[in-house]
Amino acid sequence: MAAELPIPIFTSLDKALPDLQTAAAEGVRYDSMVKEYESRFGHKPTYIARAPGRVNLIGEHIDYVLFGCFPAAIERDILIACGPSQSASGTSTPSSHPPGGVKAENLDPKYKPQHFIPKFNSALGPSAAEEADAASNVHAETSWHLDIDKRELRWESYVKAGYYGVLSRFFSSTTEHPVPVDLLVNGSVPSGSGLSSSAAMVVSSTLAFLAVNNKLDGITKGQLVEMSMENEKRVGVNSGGLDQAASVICTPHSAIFVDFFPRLSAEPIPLPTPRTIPRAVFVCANSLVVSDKVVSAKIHYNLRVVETLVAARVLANRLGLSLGPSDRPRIREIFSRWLGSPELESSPDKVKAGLERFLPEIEKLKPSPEGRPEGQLGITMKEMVEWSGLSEAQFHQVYLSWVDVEAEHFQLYKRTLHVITEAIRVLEFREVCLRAQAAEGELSDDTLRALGALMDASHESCSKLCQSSCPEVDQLAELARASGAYGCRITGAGWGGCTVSLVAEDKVDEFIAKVKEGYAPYKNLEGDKLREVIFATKPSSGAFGKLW
Ligand code: NG1
Ligand code: MG
Repeated sequence: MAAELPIPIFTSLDKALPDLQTAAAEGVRYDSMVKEYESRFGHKPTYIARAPGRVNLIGEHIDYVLFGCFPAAIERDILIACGPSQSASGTSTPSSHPPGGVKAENLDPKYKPQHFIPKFNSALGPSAAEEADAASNVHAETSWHLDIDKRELRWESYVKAGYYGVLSRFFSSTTEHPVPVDLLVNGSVPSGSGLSSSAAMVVSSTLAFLAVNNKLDGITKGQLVEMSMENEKRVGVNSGGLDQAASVICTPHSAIFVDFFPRLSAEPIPLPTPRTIPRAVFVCANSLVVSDKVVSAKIHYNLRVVETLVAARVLANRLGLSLGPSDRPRIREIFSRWLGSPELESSPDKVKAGLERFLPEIEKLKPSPEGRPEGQLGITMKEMVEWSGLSEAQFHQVYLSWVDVEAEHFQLYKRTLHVITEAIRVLEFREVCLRAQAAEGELSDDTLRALGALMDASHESCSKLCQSSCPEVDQLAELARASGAYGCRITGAGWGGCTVSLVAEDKVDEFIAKVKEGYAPYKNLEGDKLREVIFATKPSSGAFGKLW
């Protein structure tokens, strides 16, 4: 498996950009950002960090149980221009700027300027907090305090999240001070649409604060992914690493197969598009239903995290694998123990064969139908505690004390069936892409049909088993298929957001026209407004920074 992760982050703009046309357009965008920064803060930025959004082609809601996904970076991104704050005379004056104080502005006027100052509490050791983080999957208080309000979706929370990680990792005493920073954000990833504007913000912010504090030397892409994953959890969502990995690691023309077990790894997989024949592209279409993940975490995202964690314990019990009372393994870890041999985990093909053998075991999570309304596969909290084999107090401590979730019935069987079948589909998708690459020139429509069928099956599973879709997104996916897509699926966390469709390149305009005709919220959109909500994407490069 190609290990791209130790590669240091690019500092040269030219190396990272896909082609000359894009480079020219981006050059203009960067220049105008520098001018705007100067007019707002009275000095030039010293660094611009860029991190793209991503489209997940397949592999939904399986990263946090450590199965591999298949995302590509998109061209839309978040730029953060930053530099040390300076006095009117142009010098850095720590006395008039508190250490580490941040003035954060956003080019989009709907996001108001913010000023925040981190507070250091020397009574708490940062290393203890890092350990607590790693152990609990959620963030603990560190010696730095930045006041992120988890109950409300605020744009600057993502800036603070990136900063938090840099502070806790690199500024552990009162003797070294973080510099005061002025920063300006310019984002083109639509928020709440499943294209991961949040991860793009966190990656970009992490990169910006590392750079402005001179801490970037020697940091690798792998470390940036890990820091950004940790940092994003501070906003209150217990996410996996899919978005941050895509935003950091992707390269132009390729998607990546990113895996999280036994450790983070990534393999660029060239897509059978746009350089191969027949050509096809991925088209994103925004349902315009905005999912506010921070607000809905309790009944949606974090609930999925808890359901899959409990499912892993119950499966372990029923497979005869022993667990300590405070262990909280993910489904992948249980699968791996069931598989028994680390050698079998060594190649994606072997993992796929193992998963196919594992699939029937999932039936062990099906509740017996007696005394249950027909079709009810969910279980109550009381049953869940019983199934776990833990006391109520232990169960609460391990599975609920660190997260706020709510449900009448918990769907251990459906979620696990989604996880295992989706993990298999990802590996099949990878296989089809690799076969297509090997057969370049002799490709037939069959490749695209095969990829499309996997995308359709993934959507069905997201909608029925993971239950992460919504009626509008289901309608949009149906419409995409009827408008000529090879396949279509929801992308990202869901409960709104975007679909991604695989469409023949010469049919894209016709496809978009048909979807516009059929999807009521698009009816009155034209020109740029329409291009905002439905657009073909090229796989773009991952995060990088430019020294100014
Ligand atoms: P988005 O679509 O960015 O909210 C979320 C998680 C991912 C992954 C997907 C579902 C975050 C930052 N990201 O993505 O880790 O679990 O949902 O596949 O919460
Ligand atoms: Mg997000």
